[in-house]
Amino acid sequence: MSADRASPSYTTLRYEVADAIATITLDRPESLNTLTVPLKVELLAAFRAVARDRSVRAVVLTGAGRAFCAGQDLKERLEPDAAPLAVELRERYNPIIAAMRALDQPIVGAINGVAAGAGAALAFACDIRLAAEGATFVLAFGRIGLVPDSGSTWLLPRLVGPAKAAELALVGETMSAADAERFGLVARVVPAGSLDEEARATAVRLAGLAPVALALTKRALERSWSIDLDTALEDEAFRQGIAGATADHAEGIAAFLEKRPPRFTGE
Ligand code: LHQ
Repeated sequence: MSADRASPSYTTLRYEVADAIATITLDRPESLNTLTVPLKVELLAAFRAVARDRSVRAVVLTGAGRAFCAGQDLKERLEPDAAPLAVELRERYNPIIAAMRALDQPIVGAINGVAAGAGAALAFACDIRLAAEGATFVLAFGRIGLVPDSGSTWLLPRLVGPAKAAELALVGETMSAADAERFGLVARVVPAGSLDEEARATAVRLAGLAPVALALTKRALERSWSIDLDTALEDEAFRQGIAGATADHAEGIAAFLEKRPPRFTGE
């Protein structure tokens, strides 16, 4: 494992790169990894470090200790110099969610425990979620007189459908890992003891695929929500034109015909 050399040293998260996989661990376990200004600044820096580093082919996002992330640190909101909520969202939360969704490399969320408020939104913004058996999701916003934010009103209905999203967002129901799997919010629930290993195995598989094709697939899936079928068909043809012109596509065919694993370079 090596720390990212181009970024400042992190104090509220761990950023480790090994075997083409960047693992970002929210690391304030004593506070359930609640989001403070330093953690938000570092999280954005970490995703920007991934975006700059073409040697990173996949990302794992997880939390240290018993929580994934309990959302905004509410104690910090009481500090006299706390920014107004709308400013905090525009300047700190929204850029993180936008950076995650714009990232070429896929993000595997390893949801190790409770994901609440903006912590749930962070989980929703991952491309693939695996959950430990005891993990829970709760849009805790309503309980403190706030509206769901950080992309959760956009992402959640797309993940679980409008009816379940309304229940989670309006009633603030806590969703268990088992229900999250049932409603398609997570790809798989695994025993807590094997979450890291399973998330890593998923990231290893992603890291072995062709990076340009993966990035194009991420974009196509995202765009599909706001276009009609005819536009999607044309969008796929356009993207396939790009993917088909890569050296990795030629390598994929050669490897298939030679009955060997492909070696994708991102070219
Ligand atoms: C916490 C927190 C927390 C501080 C647990 N802050 N201490 C907001 C404003 C600004 C900009 C825009 O966006 C947002 C977005 C948001 O994220 S709003 C939503 C913020 N999050 C919440 O409202 C969640 C509040 N927490 C909870 O509901 C529970 O703590 C959960 C469900 C996360 C975990 O429950 P338990 O496992 O039963 O743990 P606990 O409640 O006993 O918490 C353990 C400790 O952590 C406790 O402190 P203590 O000193 O008593 O041990 C909590 O006060 C503290 N804590 N979340 N967000």
